[in-house]
Amino acid sequence: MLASGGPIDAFWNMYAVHKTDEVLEILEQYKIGSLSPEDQKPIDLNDPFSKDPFRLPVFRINSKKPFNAEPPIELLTDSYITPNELFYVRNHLPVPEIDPDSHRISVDLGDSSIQLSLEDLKTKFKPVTITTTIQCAGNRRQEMSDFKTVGLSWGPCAIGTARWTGARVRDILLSAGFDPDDKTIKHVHFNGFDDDITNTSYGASIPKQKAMSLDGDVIIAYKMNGVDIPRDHGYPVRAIVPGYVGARNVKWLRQITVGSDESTSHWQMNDYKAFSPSTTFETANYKKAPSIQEMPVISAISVPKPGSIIDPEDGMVEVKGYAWSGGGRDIMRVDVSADGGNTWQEASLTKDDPDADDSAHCWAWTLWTAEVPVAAGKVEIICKAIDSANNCQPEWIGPIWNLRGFLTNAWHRVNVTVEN
Ligand code: MTE
Ligand code: MO
Repeated sequence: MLASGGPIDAFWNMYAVHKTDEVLEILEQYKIGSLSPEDQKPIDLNDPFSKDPFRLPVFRINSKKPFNAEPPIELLTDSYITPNELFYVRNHLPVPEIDPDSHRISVDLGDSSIQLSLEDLKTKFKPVTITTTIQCAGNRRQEMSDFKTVGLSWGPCAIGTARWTGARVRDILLSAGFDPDDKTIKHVHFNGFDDDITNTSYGASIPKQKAMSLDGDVIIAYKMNGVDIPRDHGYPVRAIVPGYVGARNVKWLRQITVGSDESTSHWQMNDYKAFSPSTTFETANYKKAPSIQEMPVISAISVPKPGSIIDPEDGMVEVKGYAWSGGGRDIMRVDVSADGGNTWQEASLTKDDPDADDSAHCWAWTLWTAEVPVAAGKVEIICKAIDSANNCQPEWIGPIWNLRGFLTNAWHRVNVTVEN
């Protein structure tokens, strides 16, 4: 039903076991017909978003133009690797159209500069595959909005996990003649191809140590889960900065530069910064506030859905979800409670295959399931995770609330009704 009205590919990828001749034959009887070209939507050439790609109708859309959407929670944790078609989309601007043959990535170091074609990127540098979770700083913001108003109302699904293949930024910078010991250089900047009306493109920067670290795994990716990166996710190339906030993973990459300071991009300077709960729009000092880079520990419940009515088996309910921490920190434990935190069940954890990629770090999420005893009536299910540095999640939103609604990582709570 989730696929009706649109292409079914994402579902075949996720539930590949059902992609059989027998199922295709069953589906044939439900085919209404084929869409005639006249019935396809005409393109409005004055609309800067008219060339945006097609998206599955299952997305929960937070903004149409620019497109911001998350997959439904009941699908999010069905597979360890998020199918490309179901990966949340966070665009600040229209999706640019890039010709992969003529596209060049310019590496500008001040006194020297090189231009790389897609072919150069694929052939001149050792390809590596890095599995990482990317999460928007605004993931779960809705809970902060419910508490006090803030930006785009993301639920808990502005997060996804993919295997990205590309070239290490370290190798690219060194081949361009970058001196890693140059003490005046502190930041590596990425600029995108997506422009606003003033011709300012999306940009961000990360610390030099992260970009140059042998095992920082910062790459310029040209493949997402083994195929060309879809347009929404940065076709043909994007920066991947594992363990960092989504915003630094610059899509549609056109330039890499270095500098003594952070990027002057709006999204580095005046966005993606968190403040104390008492800071107001009038008192927020963007110059002083540090940029969000590494992400904190988070977890969320994907099953059961909020508001569901549950018929428990032997008084037990199965709870599922994800947990993740930034900076390459692994998830050590996830605890789940259905009695307000009096008793906790330890979840069993599903992690990535350690040999699946070229990284020594844990950049990707942990999926988990727990069997939790429940009483009949209205029940609140809670989860919380602990990462490999023993960081834990705050109990509630109050002390971490900030006017921008970033980094919502309080204990996740889902309210359900349990039948007798
Ligand atoms: N890169 C460019 N060029 N333009 C953008 O709008 N959005 C950023 C980041 N990179 C963005 C970008 C933000 S805020 C996030 S959370 C991630 O991309 C989202 O990546 P996704 O759309 O592939 O999930
Ligand atoms: Mo984001």
